[in-house]
Amino acid sequence: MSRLRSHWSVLALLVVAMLAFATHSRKTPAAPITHKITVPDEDRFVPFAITIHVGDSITWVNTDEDDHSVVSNDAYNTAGHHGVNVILPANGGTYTLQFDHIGVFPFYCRFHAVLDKVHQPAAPGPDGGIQDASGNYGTPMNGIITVVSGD
Ligand SMILES: [Cu+2]
Repeated sequence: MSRLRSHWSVLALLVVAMLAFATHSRKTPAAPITHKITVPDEDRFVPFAITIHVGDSITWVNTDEDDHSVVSNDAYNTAGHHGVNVILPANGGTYTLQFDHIGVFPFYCRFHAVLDKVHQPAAPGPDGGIQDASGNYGTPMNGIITVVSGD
C-alpha cells in the first residue's frame, strides 16, 4: 500500500468512528414533567413566564380565596389548546394542560385583565418594567408558557 493511500485509509476510519460516536451520543428526550403555576393570595400567576419541553404539562393551582381563570390569548397562541377558558376555583382549584407542540401559550385571567382604578400596572421603565417593588406583574393578570423541543 502506498504511503498516500494508507493516510486516506486512516482518515476514512477516523470519519467513520466520529460518525458512530455522534450517532450514539445523541441525547434521549427527557421524561415529561408537570410544572406548577400558582395563583398566590393576590392577582397574579407565579411564575409569570416559564419554559417547558414538548410533552410536559402545566398545572395551575389557585391558592387565593377568590376565583380566577385561565384564558388562552389566541391572537398570539402558537402552542395549541386554542379556546381555553376555564375557572380556577378559589382555595385550591386546579387545571392541567399537556403541551405537545413547540410555540408560545400566552394566557390571562378574564376577571383581572381589565384596567380599573384598583388594577393599574406600575409605570414601565428601567427599574423593572411592569413588575412593581413587590414582584407583582400588575394588570392584566397574565403569563406566558414557552414550549421548546424535547430533544
Ligand atoms: Cu384572576
